[in-house]
Amino acid sequence: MADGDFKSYCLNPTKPKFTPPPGAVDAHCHVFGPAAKFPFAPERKYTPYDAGKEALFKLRDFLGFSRNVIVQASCHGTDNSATIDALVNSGGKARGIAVVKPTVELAEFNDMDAAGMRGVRFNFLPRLVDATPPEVHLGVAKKIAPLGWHVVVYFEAPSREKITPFLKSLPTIVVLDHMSLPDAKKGVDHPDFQAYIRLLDENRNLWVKVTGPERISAQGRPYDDFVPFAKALVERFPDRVLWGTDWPHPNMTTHMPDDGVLTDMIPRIAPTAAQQRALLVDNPARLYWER
Ligand code: 0GY
Repeated sequence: MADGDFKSYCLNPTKPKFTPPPGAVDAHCHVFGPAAKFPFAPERKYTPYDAGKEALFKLRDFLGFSRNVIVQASCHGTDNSATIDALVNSGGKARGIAVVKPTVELAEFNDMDAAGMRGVRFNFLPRLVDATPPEVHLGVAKKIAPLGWHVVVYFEAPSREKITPFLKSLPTIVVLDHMSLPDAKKGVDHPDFQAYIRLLDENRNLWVKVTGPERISAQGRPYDDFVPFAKALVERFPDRVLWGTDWPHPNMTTHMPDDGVLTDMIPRIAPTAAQQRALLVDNPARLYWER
């Protein structure tokens, strides 16, 4: 397959050697369509291949996970139907993160909550969405706070300073996607990543997903340069980290990751059984199932 010419996710992942502990959660994945049933949003910035709930649940079982957190992706805009359909057909084994219009009323949030949604996502990547003013996002965050929901924020490392006042203004737990895409070439000791660690140190409502080796690594497989970043965060913030596959891996340009290989990276970033249990079981359970 030519670089960037991806017609699907990895169809034959490797069986991982690592066995996730009972109750382990893949806390960052998506469903796409199928487009015939759940059309993609007209305002989308990319059109993915179909990647429906059946394939996601099969992957969950194959990799040895118990549950999923399904994050609404930008290609579906603010129509959460595909994600909700996956949640309500998961037998309680999935929770979700929605993307909503700022005008959403409480009744709609209550319906989404009943379906398994537990938060909203604010996306700041220009390649994925048109910009929304932070004060509009803040209005949504204030609406969802009383539900016990949280906020997921996707931004890139160069935006850290600009976005910090917004992050500090949020009244909920805030989960940062993909470690906010650090520059792997700079390394963990660079002032940029050290400032990121300080941000988490100083704001105890911030959590972080130690996900995205296929996006963050500058070296590519086996993603060795990703490991020190994720490991540093797991060590320092053991009770505020989450892990996920990011299946079905939209917008990959260099290669399509093997989800079994990604799963086998877990012991490299969380070497002890206690770290693995916190990362994969206790932290996501607290945030998504025990509210
Ligand atoms: C991810 C990453 C991406 C896409 C989206 O909402 C999205 O479309 O999140 C990406 O291209 O970085 O989290 O899966």
